[in-house]
Amino acid sequence: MFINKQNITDKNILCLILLSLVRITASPKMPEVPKNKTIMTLNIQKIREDFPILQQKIYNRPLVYFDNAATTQRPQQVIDVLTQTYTQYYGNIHRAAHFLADKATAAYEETRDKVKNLINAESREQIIFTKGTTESINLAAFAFGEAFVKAGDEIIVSEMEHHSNIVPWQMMAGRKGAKILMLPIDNDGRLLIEKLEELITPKTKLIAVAHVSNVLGTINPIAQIAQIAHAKGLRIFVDGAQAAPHLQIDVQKLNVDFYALSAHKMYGPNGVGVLYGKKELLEQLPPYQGGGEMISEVKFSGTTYNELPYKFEAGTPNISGVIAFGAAIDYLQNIGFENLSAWEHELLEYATAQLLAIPGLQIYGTQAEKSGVISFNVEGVHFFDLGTMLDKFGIAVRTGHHCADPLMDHFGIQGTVRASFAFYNTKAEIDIFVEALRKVIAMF
Ligand code: 7TS
Repeated sequence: MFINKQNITDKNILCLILLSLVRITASPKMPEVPKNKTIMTLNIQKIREDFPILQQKIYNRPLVYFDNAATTQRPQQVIDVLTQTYTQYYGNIHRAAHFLADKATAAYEETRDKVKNLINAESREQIIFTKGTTESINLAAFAFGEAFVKAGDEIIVSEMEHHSNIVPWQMMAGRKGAKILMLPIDNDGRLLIEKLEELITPKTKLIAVAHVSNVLGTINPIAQIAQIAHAKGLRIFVDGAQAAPHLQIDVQKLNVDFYALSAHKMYGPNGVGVLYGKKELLEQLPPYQGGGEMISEVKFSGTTYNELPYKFEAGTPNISGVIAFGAAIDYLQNIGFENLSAWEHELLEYATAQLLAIPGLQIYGTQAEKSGVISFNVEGVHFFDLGTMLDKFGIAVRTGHHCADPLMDHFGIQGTVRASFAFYNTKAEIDIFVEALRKVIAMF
């Protein structure tokens, strides 16, 4: 039996209310961070103790993990909740009126409230759980295309997008006979917002843009782009995969139509993501996938769909992952976004200054509004060789095109080395990284 808005009984309501009053046994120990204090009070060494994976040695050297834009590591508090879910209150959600399923349902739905509060959504119905940003974009592109896009229409996508925010729109455009137009960047990695006015025509339906670039680190002026889009009657889709781990997101202030994020880049489990959408917009969209939970009633003569957000959550989701994502949100909020982003900015400036002192090193993405990502190349040394050799020093960076081929084409390169920071990184790690990099360059 389903427990959802469509076929809820008084008994189930009572049960849910009672369960929501029972605190989940998980009461993870949170890092000791004084509230409303500046970054100076963050005890990074203490925070690092929460991350078991950071304690290990790689090739007999302390691990320096600078691949946080690909995926972050998890604190023990998140791992504990994952374990507790499986050992204490695991059951399939929104169905079966038994204790474990009800408790799992309450914990799963509690994370929906936490996400709603985290990004300041108007209501919990606007928070759709997916398996990641990629699935969130595919959902939005498919459903938006079905509802609003016809032959000859246009979608604007920025040049700095991750493939995840290009390909689903291309696939939809292909199905609908629509066109994709590119919003270009300059050589500093700034979006040429002023070109938007030229690009937008009466046929334009939507602008798809990243909040933060995974290669350049550029923080895009989303509120301004949303204003331009809305003034022209179009929608804006924001890929927040690289923003949500670092910035306090307020979807109402940004006034975006869609916002997507991934839990695994936010110190939470992998296989969990979120799609936020404006309610009146989500209500107009058809489901993306069919199956259990997304229906109201199924007959061979036809099916009616469930209410938001369940209309978009077909099948059994990543129950334990969503529940543990709640612990990651608690962890982040306890540190405070102002504190963590200030520290990450300090790391960015410290590393940038040291890297720029290396002869022949070029950084891609030199905007002032930038998150803790540094992509670079060194003259005469292939990025892949640099990354491989840095690994031997216990340093994890990413090399390659970073799933941003159009951006690589803009700079006329095949790829870069990318170091990306999290709040648990230290200046001492940057020193190790820069010293190792200098050694590797000297070897070549
Ligand atoms: N959008 C952006 C801006 C991203 O950086 C990524 C992943 C995605 C979408 C896709 O997220 P997913 O969680 O669905 O995979 N970026 C990276 C990266 O930069 N290195 O590895 C993955």
